[in-house]
Amino acid sequence: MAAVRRNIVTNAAARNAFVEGVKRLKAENVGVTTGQLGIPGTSKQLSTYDSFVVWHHRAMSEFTPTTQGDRNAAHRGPAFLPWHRHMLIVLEAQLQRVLADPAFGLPYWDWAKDGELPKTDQPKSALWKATAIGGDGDPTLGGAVPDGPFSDSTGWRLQVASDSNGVLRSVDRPLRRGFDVARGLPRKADVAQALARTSYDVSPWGSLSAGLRNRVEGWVPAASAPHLHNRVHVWVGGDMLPASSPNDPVFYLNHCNVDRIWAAWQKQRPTAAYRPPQTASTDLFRHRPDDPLYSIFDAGGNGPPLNQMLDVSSVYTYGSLAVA
Ligand code: CU1
Ligand code: CU1
Repeated sequence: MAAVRRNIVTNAAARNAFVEGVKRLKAENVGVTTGQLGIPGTSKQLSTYDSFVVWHHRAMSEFTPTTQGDRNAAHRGPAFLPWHRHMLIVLEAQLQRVLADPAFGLPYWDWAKDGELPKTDQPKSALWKATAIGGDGDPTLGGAVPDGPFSDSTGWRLQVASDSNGVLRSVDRPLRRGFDVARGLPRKADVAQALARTSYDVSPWGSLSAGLRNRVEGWVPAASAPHLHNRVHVWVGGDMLPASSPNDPVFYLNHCNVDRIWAAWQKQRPTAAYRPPQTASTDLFRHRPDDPLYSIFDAGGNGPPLNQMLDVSSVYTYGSLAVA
């Protein structure tokens, strides 16, 4: 039976299960050390949760093709939505396992709803309460999150993180946030503009493309201003900024909503095809339908084919597709 993904703000059971599940994955030794993975710094055991951070960082470092510096295996290209859909499905399965609940559905954060609030009220959303997922970082603590289930006092500590040069290093420190209150979250009208795109993606298949994917990812309309998905990363700030952003469980709540927007678009436009087609240039490897999604958990870095992510109705559904 397909899992149902629900709103984390209005569904306390889904929220509590999510928090409990990620804490169990964080406490579970995956059996690999950072040293074995060639990650610089003091070698330490990685948790199952941390292995997803490594996966995301590596996907972001894998340029497709290697001769350019824009599109990578999971971002700034058509695979952005299917790759993160796959990542969420893999995490959701791990959460179902440690929660012993095969019906568990990853919750989403409907950030465009909070985006309708005055900017100074947005950090007061119920999501950020200590009884939910904790709030903003404390500048007097170097940006560390002081309350909630991922504060230092609960034992939630980062084991791998990007340094200022983007290199993934072994670390041992608290989770950091730094809300960009002045910028504000994306609004429903922004989501509606993305949904109005008739094409999934278009040439040049990067961060300059028009089309649904790049609107949702947030490099357009103007690359200088982050929109939708990118803006949410920037708004939360701290550890949500670099390639190691899955360190903050908010990463998954954001991406679940990003995926929900794609699902809503797919439902509105059932005849709109994924683009590019398989006949596109091999420069678009990992972004064409039959290409394998990049995965560190599969031999050769080759996960399931991208096209397996285009209809996932047997895996999960959303309690609501009201996104805009
Ligand atoms: Cu990502
Ligand atoms: Cu992201």
